[in-house]
Amino acid sequence: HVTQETLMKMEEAFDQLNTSTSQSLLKKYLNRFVFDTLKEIQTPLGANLLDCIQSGCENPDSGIGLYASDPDAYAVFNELFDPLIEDYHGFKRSAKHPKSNWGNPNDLKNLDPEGKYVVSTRVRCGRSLDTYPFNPLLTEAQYLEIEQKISTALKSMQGEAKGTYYPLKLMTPVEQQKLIDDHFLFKEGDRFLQSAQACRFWPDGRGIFYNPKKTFLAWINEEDHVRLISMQAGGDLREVYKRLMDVVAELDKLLVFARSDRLGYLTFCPTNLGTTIRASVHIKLPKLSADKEKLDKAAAKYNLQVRGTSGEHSAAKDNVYDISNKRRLGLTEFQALKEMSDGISALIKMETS
Ligand code: ADP
Ligand code: CIR
Repeated sequence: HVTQETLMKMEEAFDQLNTSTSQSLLKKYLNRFVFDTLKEIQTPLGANLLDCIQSGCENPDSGIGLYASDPDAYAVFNELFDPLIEDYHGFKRSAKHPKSNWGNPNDLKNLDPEGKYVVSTRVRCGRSLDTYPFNPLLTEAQYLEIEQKISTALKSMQGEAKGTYYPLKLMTPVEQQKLIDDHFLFKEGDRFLQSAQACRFWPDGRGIFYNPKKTFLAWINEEDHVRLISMQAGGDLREVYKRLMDVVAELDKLLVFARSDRLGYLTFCPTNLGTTIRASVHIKLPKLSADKEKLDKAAAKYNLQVRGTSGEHSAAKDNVYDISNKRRLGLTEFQALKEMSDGISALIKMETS
């Protein structure tokens, strides 16, 4: 059961959230009733509510503030997760995520054939190995096992995805920073992940795999067990998407990923459930972004999310914004791509008209 000491810490965290001016979805949905209903419950692996809400309580500037300690947390703490998931993805309590359908990449187009607006295009997805919990419950040995299993599968990739695995702890700080600056590697010391208990044993078990052209990359044991990334300069979404689709098909033959009938592929953060796909462009829209509020409003109209140049929680540099699909759950992979593609085309049209 949940110990008295943990209950006290949980109350303190809840208090911290309540006395803050946080705009997070956690604050919106974790009221006293929900808190009291869930505070003494544990997942079968022994995780409690504090493991899920800690990051949002300690970081009032969170957008979301909630993480799943392990795959079972989504069901065990559903009174909190369900409304938050519905708010973010528009996915109802009674809804069921559709079967995977990547569609035909040839039905997508180059978003900016003249190369006037789109600097680069990236599509990523996340996967968790079935039978392992998420960050807060992973032991050091499990981190190393996951790293071993996933890097071995990646090293067997052929063709364009053929590449090398670089463990984080063998990288020099300069090499690491260069990869971060070039948008290839996850950042170091993310405080949202740190308070979510996602950075224990760092840098052990963490690393990056990539091909020589750095058009296919994989992050091991950062926020999720693995993030698969396809990216390149310019706006050829079709090429970027096809590359990711081919890699996922290969990995599906080698590894078993955690998937729920209702929520699709399972991830540490509830914003990534379902398809887990974030398809983004780095884009310059000087006229539209002169008024950031106008840009955000236009993006929201097309279910798009605006981030800064260095990703989540960063600012825009040289007027370059990261714009991507917001929803990942309750639609197919292809629909997520189409939503992003249609929205970006509409924003470009607004910019030029
Ligand atoms: P994630 O996409 O994995 O949720 P972030 O928002 O932190 O996480 O982004 C990770 C990195 O990917 C950041 O360096 C970000 O600038 C980079 N990135 C995202 N979209 C693009 C893009 N279209 N082109 C180049 N880099 C991108
Ligand atoms: C926040 O709430 O702002 C952070 N915990 C990040 C949430 C969404 N980000 C993500 O999916 N990576």
